[in-house]
Amino acid sequence: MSNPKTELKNISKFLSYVLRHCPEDIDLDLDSEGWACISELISKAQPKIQLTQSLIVEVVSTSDKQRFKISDDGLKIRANQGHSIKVDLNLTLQEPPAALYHGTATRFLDSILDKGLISGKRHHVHLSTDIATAIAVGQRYGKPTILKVNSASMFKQGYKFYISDNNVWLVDNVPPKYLSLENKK
Ligand code: HQG
Repeated sequence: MSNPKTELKNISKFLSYVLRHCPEDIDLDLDSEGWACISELISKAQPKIQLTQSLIVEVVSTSDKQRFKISDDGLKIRANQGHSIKVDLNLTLQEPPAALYHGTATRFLDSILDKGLISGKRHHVHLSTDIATAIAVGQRYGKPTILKVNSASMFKQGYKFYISDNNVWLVDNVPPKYLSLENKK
């Protein structure tokens, strides 16, 4: 039997998968803004994973990174960011702090310093205001390296920055000239 913490983590991973990447896997309808009806989600997930309204609420409220949001009427849920499918999150343009950070694996560094940061399958490149978050993100793929992004200069040049509901900074791409290695100061 799984313990409650593992169960919540499994549910969180499942929600990330269907709400960010593959709703069709359970034939779930997302609207243009990425919202799914919670009752439909529960019934369509049934063959794969047992969900209840209260388990979903618990996952949303305990998510370390506030990955999901429940609508004000309590009927719908969506992921705050990280999608690979097309959704309109109504992100608002914002002036970023002077510097932002991106954690990556050391083995990606040559390619990144050559091509810049690219969004890949996701909609945007993900950046954080603090180095600790960047380290945590980077070490998912191996030995982490931290890149400092000269966001002030990018903003002056007209690059559009957005902030998600869970405080992840998002930008389309970061050319190499705005990047420096944080750990080689
Ligand atoms: C790398 C997680 C080679 C990039 C995290 C990253 C975050 C390049 C990987 C969120 C490259 C993409 C996003 C280039 C970028 N050449 N590699 N030119 N440009 N990369 O997972 O930023 O738990 O799609 O450095 O915590 O790592 O899902 O993006 O290593 O917040 O909520 O390509 O996902 O949040 O990987 O992570 P990802 P990410 P969740």
